[in-house]
Order: sequence, then structure tokens, then C-alpha cells
Amino acid sequence: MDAEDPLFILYTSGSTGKPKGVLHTTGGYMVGTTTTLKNVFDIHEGDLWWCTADIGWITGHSYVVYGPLCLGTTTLVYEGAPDFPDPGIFWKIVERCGVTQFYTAPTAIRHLMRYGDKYPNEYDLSSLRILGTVGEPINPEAWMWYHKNIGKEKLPIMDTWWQTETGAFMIAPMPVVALKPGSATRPLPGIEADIVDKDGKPVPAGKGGHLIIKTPWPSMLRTLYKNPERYVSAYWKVVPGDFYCAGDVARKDEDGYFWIQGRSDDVLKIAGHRIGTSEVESAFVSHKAVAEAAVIGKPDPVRGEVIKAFLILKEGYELHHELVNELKNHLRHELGTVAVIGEIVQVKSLPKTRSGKIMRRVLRARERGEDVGDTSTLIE
Ligand code: 7RM
Repeated sequence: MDAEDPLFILYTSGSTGKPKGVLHTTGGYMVGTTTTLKNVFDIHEGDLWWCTADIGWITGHSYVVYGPLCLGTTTLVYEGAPDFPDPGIFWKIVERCGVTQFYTAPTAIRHLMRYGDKYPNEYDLSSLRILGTVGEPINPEAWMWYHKNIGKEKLPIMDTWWQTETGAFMIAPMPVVALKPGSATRPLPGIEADIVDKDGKPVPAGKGGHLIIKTPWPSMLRTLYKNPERYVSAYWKVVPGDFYCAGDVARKDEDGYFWIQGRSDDVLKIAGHRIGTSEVESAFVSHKAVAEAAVIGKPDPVRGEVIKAFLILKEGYELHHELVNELKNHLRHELGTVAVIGEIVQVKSLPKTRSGKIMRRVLRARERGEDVGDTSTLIE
């Protein structure tokens, strides 16, 4: 194949709208997936790499199939639910096969942590050297559970930020980088990322803005299949300037570490303040009664928008009046007075993609009684 021959087209999950056919090519994609996997997860001869992703997701393409095989490492492929026949199945496989690097998503960790530490403690996880996470910002509770119960407080957790469009890890630590739980740390060598405002100007440390990439990288998407105009408008004309706009809101701290706050389309605008969904959801999940949370903006005559929260409660909890008040106080304590809660509802499940991303646009459309659009990738 020629380096620029198309390798595959992958339609983005549609968590934010009409699916886009992301086109990847042969050479750059191989370079991107292979080098990032090797550098971030320190792959060596004899290692046994396990990425739990569905191969239909970009994570499955890049890090179950192409990256590991091109690198010549052994890749474990498992098809099955994380809780069947019981929630110890992942740890049983780690023990039985001697997995050395384990890569999964926060949604899977949150699911498994509901069953406590019983299952991981039943198995010998000492073959593990490095852990990883991908797909959404990892909330502190999930990070701590993963670190304590799977990493036995010793293993590093590689929080890898990237997209279908980027093909490979962009912001992620390497084993020499000091970690901060909840941050994907800094851009990998060769990746020039920054945070800019709506005029394309870099924002100071601590301030939120659009996450952008300033220079090309090997595994970047080449176009949107049969829709070059949308390719330009979706990624290159969002904010003024010659750079790729990722569609995420994020901030950088004083050490240059990146903190992803959520998708720009999902941002809440409360009384003029912009708040990412992830910080609000993470604050909910840090309350003992809450297992999963999704938040959307709900129109409010005074504040423009207030928060509507959809919560899955842990077993034994019901959403009584007192709990609603307690949760409101908890949110005020965690986030300050900006995060105004308009409504809290209890749900049994949340609309998600196969990779575990919450489809907030579905929640928003239902809220307004509108057509929910393309839901072909929806799991509920
Ligand atoms: C790999 C993948 C991409 C979107 C991306 C982010 C979110 C992914 C992280 C993350 C915070 C992470 N491809 N995202 N990884 N947010 N920390 N480590 O997920 O195309 O399906 O989604 O996922 O919003 O733009 S994807």
C-alpha cells in the first residue's frame, strides 16, 4: 500500500450529532498507533497487552488490532461483558493469562467498583505493570478504586486523551511523567496542543477554553468521507487560526497539565459561566448515594440555564426530598454557587454509545420533546 492509501473509514459514535466518516490512511496511522502504544505503555518483548475495548470503536482499531500487531506484541482479545459470569471475569483473565498492561474505560471501572473489592482480591494481579484509561475524564473515585484495588497502590495509570479523528494518543503520560489523578498530563512528544478562547487566542493557566492542536501528526484523519466541506467546518473553522479544533473544552494548569472538561457541545452556560459536564458529573458521583450521573443544561428565565441531573443511585438509595437537598448541598460544597441545580431525577440507565460515552444530546432532545436524531449506536 502507499502510505496515503485509505486504510479505513470509521463513523464517529454520534454522541453529538450526525455521524462523520473519519478517514484514516495506511502509513501515518501505523506510525501513530505503534509509537504511542510502545512509548506510553512501555511495551517490551514477552509482554501481554490487554485493551478491553470493542473493536468497532477507534480504541479497538488502534489498540486491540493495528497498534499491537504492527508492534509485534501479543494482544489479548476478549469478547464478553465485564460482569459475566461474575464481576471478577477481568481479573480472572489477568491472572490466568499473565496480563502485563491493562487498558480500559472509566465507565467499566465505575461499573465494577459497585461490587466492591471482593472480586479483584480473589485473583493474583501481580503480573500487571501499567494500567490505562480512555474515553472520558476519569472521576477521582474511579481513579482511586482502580489505583488501590487493581494497581495495589503501586502501578501508574496512563490517562490517554485522544479521538477517533486523532487515531492515536495525543495527550498522555509516559512512564517517566509524574501523574495527577484526573489529568491526561501533557501532550506527547511532537504534539503541540493548547487551549484558546473563541477568538483563537491562548488563555492563561487555569482558564477553560477550546482544546486545539497546532501542528500535524502522523495518524491524523485525512478527511471526512465524501464530505470535505464538513471536514473543514467541523475541525478547522471552529475558532479562528490555523489549527485543528478537537471539540473539547479543557484547561491547562500551572504545570502545563491538561484537564478535559467535556465536549464543547455539552457545555453548560449558567448565569454567564461556562461549566464542563465532567466536573459536575464527577461531583455527583463523589456522593455516596450516586453510581452514575449525566447532566444537561435546562433553560431558565433568570440564569439562562440551570443543571438538570440524571442519576443512577447505588443500591439501597431512593431519591427522597432529603437526598435531593443533600445532593444540592454537596454540589455547592464541591463546586461553589455557580453550579445551580434546577432538577434532579433518578433513572435506571443512561443513553450511552457502545464505548460507554453518555449521549447527552439524546437527554437534551427528550427534555425538549424533540426528535432525537440518529440513535443507531445507542445502548440503554
Ligand atoms: C479514544 C476515544 C473522543 C472524545 C474526546 C473526549 C473524550 C477520550 C479521554 C477523553 C478525557 C480522556 N475516541 N475522551 N479520552 N476525555 N480524558 N482520557 O474515546 O472518538 O470515541 O471520543 O472522548 O471528549 O474528544 S472517541
